[in-house]
Amino acid sequence: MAIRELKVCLLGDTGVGKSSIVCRFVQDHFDHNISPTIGASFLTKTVPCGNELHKFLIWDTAGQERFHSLAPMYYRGSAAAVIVYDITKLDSFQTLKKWVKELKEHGPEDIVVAIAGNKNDLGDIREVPMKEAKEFAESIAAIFIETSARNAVNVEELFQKISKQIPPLENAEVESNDSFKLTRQPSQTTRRCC
Ligand SMILES: Nc1nc2c(ncn2[C@@H]2O[C@H](COP(=O)(O)OP(=O)(O)OP(=O)(O)O)[C@@H](O)[C@H]2O)c(=O)[nH]1
Ligand SMILES: [Mg+2]
Repeated sequence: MAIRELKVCLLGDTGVGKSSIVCRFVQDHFDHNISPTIGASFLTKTVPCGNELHKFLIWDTAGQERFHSLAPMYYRGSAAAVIVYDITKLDSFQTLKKWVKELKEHGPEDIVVAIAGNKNDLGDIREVPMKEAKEFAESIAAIFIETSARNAVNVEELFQKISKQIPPLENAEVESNDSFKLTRQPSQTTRRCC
């Protein structure tokens, strides 16, 4: 089966749950005592998508302001960016809007943007109405989903939605009898993966 490598970065305020989402997706695990990310961490996970396998090369960035200047290294060349906010923190939604602006100005032209409202298990202390976030996502043609890394809600679905949104490939180069290394990226640009 054809394997396609897709660089994906996670962006968003510190504490919104980026690492927890990645940990849930890759290891199906939730750590209540997870530490803030320093710099960035890298994980991979391969999932089926139609006749292809999508190997996500996931860069989980640090949300603390002091690491902001590193972000371009991670969103550059990304096929998709997941921008995470915390539904219980209005400030984190404002930060998300800044990330959208930065990606528009400096990110890859055809990057798939997904907006994830995390911690939706804490609906009783919600500060960001789902309707408002959804309308914002629609206004920038982004994927929108609310997730709970803690309760394993919509984390797989988030990455499935990204998979479906990635434009189809033009060509593939046969590497061995039963596997392909896909060397051409979507028609609009040539993307480099890590
Ligand atoms: N209730 C709840 N708590 C969550 C959820 N996801 C993460 N948390 C908690 O939120 C805190 C921050 O989670 P992290 O995953 O470290 O957040 P982060 O966005 O990676 O933070 P930085 O690495 O500093 O950018 C931790 O205490 C997590 O246990 C969730 O879905 N629900
Ligand atoms: Mg983190």
